[in-house]
Amino acid sequence: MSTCIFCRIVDGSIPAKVVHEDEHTLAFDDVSPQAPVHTLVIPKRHVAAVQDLGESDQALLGRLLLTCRKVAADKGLAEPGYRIVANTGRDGGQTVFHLHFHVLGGRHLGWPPG
Ligand code: IU
Repeated sequence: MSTCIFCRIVDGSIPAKVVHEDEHTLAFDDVSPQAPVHTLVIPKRHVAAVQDLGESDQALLGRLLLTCRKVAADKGLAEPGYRIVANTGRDGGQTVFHLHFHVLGGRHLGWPPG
């Protein structure tokens, strides 16, 4: 059994509120939402972080961003706007080492991040 928590969400052994699934990506609501909408978009294949992607992952990256776009539209964020974030590595604030894009919205989001 995988020790990666997001791989376990992919294989169904840990429950999550899944809002989108296709052949290569999964989207589920974050357990600790930082905004009224806070959904994570992940590749089903284990990739630890953005830095671990390669040239051959071009299509996967496109699919992940299109899933973010769909999640945002489905959650009614297309017009007010939203933010897509990929925390990467220790200084980037990454805590789960399975690549994920945060889709955040439903309130005005400040800038710059802390
Ligand atoms: P980060 O960018 O790696 O810090 O984001 C990890 C996110 O995963 C964070 O927002 C957590 O609340 C979220 N999360 C989750 O939704 N379900 C889990 O079982 C675990 C973390 I562990």
